[in-house]
This record gives sequence, C-alpha cells and structure tokens, in this order.
Amino acid sequence: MDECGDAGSTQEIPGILHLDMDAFFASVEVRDDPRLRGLPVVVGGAGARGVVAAASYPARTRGIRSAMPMASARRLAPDLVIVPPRIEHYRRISARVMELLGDVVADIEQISVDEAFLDVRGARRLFGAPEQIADLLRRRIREELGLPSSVGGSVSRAVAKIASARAKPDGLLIVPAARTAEFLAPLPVSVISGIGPKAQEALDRIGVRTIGQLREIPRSALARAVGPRAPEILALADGSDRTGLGHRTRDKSLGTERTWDEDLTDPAEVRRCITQMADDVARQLRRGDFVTRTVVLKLRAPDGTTITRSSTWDQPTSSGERLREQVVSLWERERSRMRRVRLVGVRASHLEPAAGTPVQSELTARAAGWQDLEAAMDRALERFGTHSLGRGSTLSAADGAQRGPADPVPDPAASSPGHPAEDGPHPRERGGR
Ligand code: TTP
Ligand code: MG
Ligand code: MG
Repeated sequence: MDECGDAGSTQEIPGILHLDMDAFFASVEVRDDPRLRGLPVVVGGAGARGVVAAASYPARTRGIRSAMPMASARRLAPDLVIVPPRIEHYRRISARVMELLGDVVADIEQISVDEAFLDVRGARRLFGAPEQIADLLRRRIREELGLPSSVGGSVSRAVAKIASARAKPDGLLIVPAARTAEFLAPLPVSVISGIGPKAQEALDRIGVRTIGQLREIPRSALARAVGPRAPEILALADGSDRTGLGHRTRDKSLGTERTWDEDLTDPAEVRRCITQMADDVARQLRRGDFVTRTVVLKLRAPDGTTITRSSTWDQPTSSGERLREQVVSLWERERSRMRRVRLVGVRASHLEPAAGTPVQSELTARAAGWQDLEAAMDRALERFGTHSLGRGSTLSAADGAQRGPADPVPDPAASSPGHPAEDGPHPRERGGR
C-alpha cells in the first residue's frame, strides 16, 4: 500500500492524516460532465487576464498549474477546456466532504476548501488503523460524491501534508514513525512549509537542496540561512514536530445513514430501517467502549428538505433498545410530514468513554438484560459476520437497503475558509495504489 513499509512497526501511531481533494474544482466539473474525462480541463477565467484556479491531472501532464495565466495554459494545450468557476457549488461540495469526514473522525481541522487534518488516534478502536480509516474516507468520498482524493499520514502534521502531496493523484501514503527521516531525506527543502523562496536560495548557496542535507549542516549555518525560525524548521525537517491539530475538536459522534435510489413510502419500512440503524450505532458504541446521551434522527425528503430531530437522556447509554425507542418515537412524530423518504440517518452524539461511567442505578432489570443480550450478539457478530444474527424484525430492511449514488441534493451551504497560501510542492508521483 505504501512505499514505507509496515506502519505497525513502531510504538507511535502515524495517526495524523492529511486529506486533500485531487484537482478539486476541476474534478467537480469533470464529474458533472463526464465528456470532460481525460481531457486537459482547467477552471478559471477565460478572459485575457484570466488565471488557472484548478487544473485536471491530464492538464498537468502538459505543464499547466494553478495560478498560471490562462494565456500560457492555452499555449501549452491548444485543446484546453476552460470551465468558468462555480464557487458556491464547490463550497457546498466542500461542506459535504467535511461532513463525511466528520461522520468517521471527531478531531478535524479544516484548513482550506478542499483539505483537512484528521487526528485518527481516537478513532482506531471503532474504525481500525490509520490506513484503514484513510481507505474508508477515500472510498466514501469516491462512492458518495464521485470525487478523487488523496491522504497522507504520519506522526506529524507537516509530514502528513507532504505525504498526501506525494500520494497524489488518488493515492494513500502513510509514513510510519520509524521511517520518517528516510522518507524526508531525498525531498527538496522547499516542501517544508517554513522555507520560502528566499530561504531556499540562501540554502542553495551553501549547497543544501534536500532535507537530508539540511539536517547535516551545523545549526549556526542553518540559522544564518533561514533566520530565527531555524529550530522550528529543524523540527519539521526531522519529523519531530508534534504540533497537534489547531483544535477545532468537534463533538465526538458516530452514526450511519443511507440514501435510496427510490423513495421509501412505506412507514413500516422506514421504521424497520431506523430500528436497524439504531442497533448498528449501539453496536459501534459498544465496540468503541462509548456511551451516548443524545441520539439524532435525520430524514430527507425527495425534494431535499432535511430534518434532524434529537433526543437526550440524563444517563448515558449504549443500549440498542434505548436508542431504538428514542429514534422510533422521533420518527412517529415526523412521519405525517415525511410521507416519502429519500435518506435516513441515525447518529449518537456527545459520546463519552464507557469506562468510568457510573453504573446506572435507575436501570431496570429489563434494560440491563438487553445490554447483556446485546453484548452477546456483538460477540457473535464479530465471530460470524454481520449477517449471522439479527432481530427478526430488522433483517428485511438490511437486505432491501442500498446505498444510492452521490446524493444530488445539496446540503445547506456551510461556510468554508478561503484558499490559503500554500507553498508545498506540486505533486509529482503516484501514490501507492
Ligand atoms: P489545491 O488543493 O491546492 O489544488 P487542487 O485540489 O486543484 O489540486 P491537488 O490538490 O490535486 O494538487 O486547491 C484546491 C482548490 O482551490 C483548487 O481546486 C482551486 C482552488 N485554488 C485556487 O482557486 N487558486 C489557487 O491558486 C489554488 C492553488 C487553488
Ligand atoms: Mg486539492
Ligand atoms: Mg488543497
């Protein structure tokens, strides 16, 4: 999967991921008009002073890059396809990407319209090792939004970002802690975000072009070349930087949702589906040793109208029985307004670790019994797979449920930050897949 060996070979988990959409604006345009696939496509102003905002990978093989004057791009590719930007459209898709990431990972820092850092160390118990989580995220973005993305992973943010650029397009590259120095050594110093053109020139004058060379020179020489940021740059250069995410930690939550190709019109079927999802969510909670205080039901009608309704308990729980009761009663309240349903989601939020949660004194014997039974079902499911056991009333929903294609209905626009200045390298290599 990656060129850096087994990620499990060291103690420290390379659990900081950087996900960045490939040729984001251009990929959206190609997705929306498949005739553009494989062509040199750019998004940007077509006028005399137009500039390239995004270039598809076929355009890049012709030397076309973001920020290039459109006139130069046209010279490089006479058959260039120029698409005018649809910023609001990209913003909505960006919000969908971030929402999708938030379904899996609680710690996210969005740093531009198409990229985010994710700290997946806490998500491991639920979703597996960083590479499995990265695979899951990339697959879901591909399946649900029809777009390619790349992920880099490391113990450090800086290295994760460098790795995602090396993985592009459509790749994954996880750098295990023990292989960090080896990964960085041959790369040009310009991939370090603290090194601008001036510092690069100064280093070049003393014969330093790669990160490996940078690490060899005396600190005094480095300080002369790059100024007071030398220690910080050195930390980035040897991968010892441990800056955490710029904490915009979101509420921990987990959930599941499904979109149907054809509307659900039978209330009994919706109810079965919701019940099944509540069971799934409860099982995920128990697998991660979490309990929840809040369960959220999301419903979307065919015209895009979306409602979310939540219900909160005093005592946290991971009981499927309790989740089912609540979401079903939320559904009963809404069903007269939602006669046709396109999407159903169930989510548990405000998660807390189960360990240390006081035993619920008000638990009835029946509820406690349910929890024991559910724990036994979890064990059986783990041994025999997800279809070996289920409560009779929910099996048919599982069989009938399908994941629909990319949801055509835009979510209400969530604002996303503008594009920051970036000084990373342009990707040159294919990732490991
Ligand atoms: P980037 O992630 O920098 O670039 P990209 O997604 O087009 O390509 P890749 O990540 O595969 O290298 O930027 C995301 C979007 O931001 C990009 O599609 C268009 C917009 N953008 C601009 O409008 N102007 C710019 O100068 C850059 C770099 C990007
Ligand atoms: Mg991008
Ligand atoms: Mg980006």
